[in-house]
Amino acid sequence: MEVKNKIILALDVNTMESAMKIAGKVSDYINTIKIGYPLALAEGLESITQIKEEFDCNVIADFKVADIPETNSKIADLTFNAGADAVIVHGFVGNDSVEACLESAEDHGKDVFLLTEMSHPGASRFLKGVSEDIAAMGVEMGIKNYVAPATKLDRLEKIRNIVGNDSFIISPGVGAQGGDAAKTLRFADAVIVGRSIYLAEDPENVVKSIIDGIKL
Ligand code: O7E
Repeated sequence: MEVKNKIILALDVNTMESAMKIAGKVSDYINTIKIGYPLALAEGLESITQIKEEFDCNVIADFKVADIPETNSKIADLTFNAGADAVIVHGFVGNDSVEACLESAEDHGKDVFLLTEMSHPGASRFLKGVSEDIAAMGVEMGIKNYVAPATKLDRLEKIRNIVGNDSFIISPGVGAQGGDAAKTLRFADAVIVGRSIYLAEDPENVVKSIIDGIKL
């Protein structure tokens, strides 16, 4: 996926009106938007279709899919049919559940991002212990797109070493969760930024300063 300026906007707002407004303010600098449960549950899968139509951008559906294979297939099919370019899938559920999403992605000509370890402190209790194994499973399955945390650079580096330099890693946790974009991009291909942009008085200015910080 070609991510302009290496920044993915996490559009975790509750209304289409504010989603459109914020995306409009940064659309000169950002071509990839992550839509997750807040917007999709509030406004429906239509939110994916509408954002894609309005901004002609990449849409990553962050549904952290984590069910049995048969249910994962249905979730992935619905997500891709709504227009998403990629869906984010949890790895801890195992290879058969992930495979179901990969098959759906292949049928639709779309992508899967495999979530390895998460950025919040609580993820250390369970996910940290299995995240390297999840990344290794992804490599065995031929997956090329991963999610790994910007808040734990040592973990991000470990996961980069496992998935290799030809894989694409997107990394959440920059800004509000304390991660730094430039440091994260030493190991990741793009950063995911939500609150620091969509809660800002001037979202465009925040995006510009992240871009400047990356270039330093
Ligand atoms: O902290 P923010 O506001 O900049 O938003 C971060 C976004 O990344 C938000 O949508 C959150 O749900 C998501 N995220 C994490 O913060 N940590 C993770 O470990 C994983 C994700 C995520 O996006 O998962 C799939 C990529």
